[in-house]
Amino acid sequence: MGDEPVLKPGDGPLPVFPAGFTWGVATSAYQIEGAWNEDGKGPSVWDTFAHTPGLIRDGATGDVACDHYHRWAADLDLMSTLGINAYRLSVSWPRIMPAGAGAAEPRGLDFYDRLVDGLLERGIAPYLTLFHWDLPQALEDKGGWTVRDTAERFSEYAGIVAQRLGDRVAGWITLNEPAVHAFYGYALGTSAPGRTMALAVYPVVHHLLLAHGMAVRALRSARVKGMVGITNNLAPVWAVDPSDARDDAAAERYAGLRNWQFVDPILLGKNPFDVDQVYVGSDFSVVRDGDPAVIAEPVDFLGVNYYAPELVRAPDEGDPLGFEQVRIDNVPRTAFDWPVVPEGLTEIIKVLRDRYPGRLPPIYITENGTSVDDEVDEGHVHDAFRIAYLDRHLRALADAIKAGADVRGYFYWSVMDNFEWEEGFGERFGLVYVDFNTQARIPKDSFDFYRAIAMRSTDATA
Ligand code: GCO
Repeated sequence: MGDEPVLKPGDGPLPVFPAGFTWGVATSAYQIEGAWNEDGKGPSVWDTFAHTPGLIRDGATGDVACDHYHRWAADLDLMSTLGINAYRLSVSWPRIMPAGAGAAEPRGLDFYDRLVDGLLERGIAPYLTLFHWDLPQALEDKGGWTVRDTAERFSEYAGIVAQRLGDRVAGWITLNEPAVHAFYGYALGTSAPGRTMALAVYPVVHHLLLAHGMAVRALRSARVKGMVGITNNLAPVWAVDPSDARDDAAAERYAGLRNWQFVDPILLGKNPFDVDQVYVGSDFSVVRDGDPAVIAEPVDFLGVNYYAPELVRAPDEGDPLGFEQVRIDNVPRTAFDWPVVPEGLTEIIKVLRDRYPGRLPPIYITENGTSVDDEVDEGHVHDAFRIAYLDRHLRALADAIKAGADVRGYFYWSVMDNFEWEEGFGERFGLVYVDFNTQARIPKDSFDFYRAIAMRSTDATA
């Protein structure tokens, strides 16, 4: 940490949340399961990416991760002491469809069936993300998200999982953060599958959106009992100088790409900007008549992952991207060097309300959390920073609800330390410390803090 301001909790007792509020925690398959090639599971693009030397910090992989595939029952027992009433997990597509198509792998379906029943037995509602970036490598080998067939295969996969689990899942999230997968996985290449399409990436954007809409239809056809939605990482985007038209245009351009590209087509049935002007060099012939209507298939909720606002200014003349990201100074920072601005959570919820009047479904905060350089001290982890982070962000969320926003749940990221993508195991987000040498789990002080909140609010619903 440098000389930035110290993060402190808010004053006085935390506000009480509405009766029936959903309190959860979130994870994803590749980040916690391990068993990367067990019980018939096929490789994902993240297995391939992590096995490529030099791409992951310390040469780490998700081959074992938190070994949750084998330790899931004990992990659910630990979660049941947290007082939560919901758990957001993701299903590993290549565990269900090892080759991305064809017959489902029964051992994969059985794993999630046991997991869902285990949650229900412990009074925890399952929320399932169908795609948290672990695309079957077999589909990437055939073009991945650059081809329409992958969207078709995703719809097929969604239907198979829905048939098996649709009677017990409370909420379905089709895609997690498609913008991150499209832009970092296919445009820039810094995450899996590591393609560098740059602005020619529009077919990936379109096919991810199409996959979402097709999956919504597949889930509805399977008559799933739960709600259906999508999760995006959304943030307020500030202009360095709002009075400078060029900075303001840069902020709007960046917000369109990182926020609205994967919300406007779903809630408004149209793109946030003229894609021909932005995705220069893309093949726009991938868009077929009828696709916008599929993409705009109604959803029951909007999942919002919030971590921090963003600051941009106009780029140098002629820069094709149209924006330059700028560091936000004079705020506390996480161990990941992310700025901490709790009020940004209130702001992005208000921005959503103003952008989609009459079209905004209920909101669930499907991720919010912080990395801390946690250390074990005589069997305890005193993570005061994470407690202050949680305290301040929950106060900011309460402010949005008080202002009239329809927010129905909050999922802390993450229940346990896990594989943080390119950072390997270098960034600890969990309420539970994981010793990756022994797989021991140690609830941190923040675990007790979050439990007191969840238990109080759950009691409020009693
Ligand atoms: C994301 C992903 C999570 C991350 C978490 C911390 O939002 O990037 O959904 O998988 O691990 O956000 O970076």
